[in-house]
Amino acid sequence: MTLVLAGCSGAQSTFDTAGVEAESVLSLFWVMLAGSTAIWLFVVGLSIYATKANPEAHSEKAGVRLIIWGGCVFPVVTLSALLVFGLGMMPEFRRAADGPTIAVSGERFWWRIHYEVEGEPGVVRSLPRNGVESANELVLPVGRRTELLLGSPDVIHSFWVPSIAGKTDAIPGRVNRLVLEPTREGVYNGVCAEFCGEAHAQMGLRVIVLSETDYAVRVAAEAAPAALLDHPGRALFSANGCNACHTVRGTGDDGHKVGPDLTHLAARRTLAAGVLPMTPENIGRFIASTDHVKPGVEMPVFDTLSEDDVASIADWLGRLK
Ligand code: HEC
Ligand SMILES: [Cu+2]
Repeated sequence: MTLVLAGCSGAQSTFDTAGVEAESVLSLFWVMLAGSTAIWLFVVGLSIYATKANPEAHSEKAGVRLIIWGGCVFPVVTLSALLVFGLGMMPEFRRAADGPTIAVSGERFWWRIHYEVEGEPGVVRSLPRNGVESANELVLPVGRRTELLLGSPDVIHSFWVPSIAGKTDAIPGRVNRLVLEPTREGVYNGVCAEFCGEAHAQMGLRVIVLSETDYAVRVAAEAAPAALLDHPGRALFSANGCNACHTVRGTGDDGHKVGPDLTHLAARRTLAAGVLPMTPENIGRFIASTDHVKPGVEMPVFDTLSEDDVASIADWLGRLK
């Protein structure tokens, strides 16, 4: 029991809530649990009664009464009460956003994030690609209702940060909306909750809830071009074709790319959607053996690069805060 309950707290738990919607989901869970426990106890009680009751003949009337009350009235009343309780929570989720709008795209197998996207709320038909691009780490202001626009270029993913809100699918060809209202500052973990391919289980997301001021500072930092452009690793990065898939803003080679934006890679806590802690050594490990570090990854292995070249690129990327 202790071991089981130990799994109920922490940065990725529906029981350790840090968001308005997650709190509603949790109270819904407790009420549903109470309702189902009542039904279960009733049925177990009846079974025990059936084994203990005298095996004499019961009247047909008593049998019909049992079916009407126990088989119809009791479940209809209990389930209707639970339904009304559940539906009553819905308006709360529909309240309009009063915070920023952020576009989140589920990619194989990582999360593309755009802050400060433009486009009238309500008329967005495809996921905006404007604003400030980042990946795998989502910053949110505490106490504000932030609207996420969720989509995907190819397969279905599901965006889930258990401590903050319920799941919402990211579906190709449409934009789903999810409003997050975090109630506590902190770092929370999210996952992809819909099987999307080989590395699906390694498609983690960090959600960092900050005060409104710190949020603005962090987004402004994300918007800035890369520092430290004068580094041998930068030339190797372009010479080896990394820039075919990755953008490092400020190197003059921007544009839409298939891989994560690396402009401020080192400011993130983890590498490759939560697979490794962010250190220059781990960046080097990832470049030289992508498919070992993250089997199924959509980035080619660069095992033809010399150890020095990998170290130099990793050193450069590791300084891009
Ligand atoms: C064919 C496209 C492609 C090329 C070329 C490519 N990458 Fe990637 N890269 C990706 C994709 C896709 C990901 C996302 C992998 C994931 O997390 O599932 C990625 C992830 C990364 C990450 C982790 C990013 C993060 O947010 O944690 C780093 C670092 C990286 N690549 C560096 C490089 C370097 C250095 C090179 C050149 C030696 C390179 N990549 C070449 C597609 C590419
Ligand atoms: Cu996924």
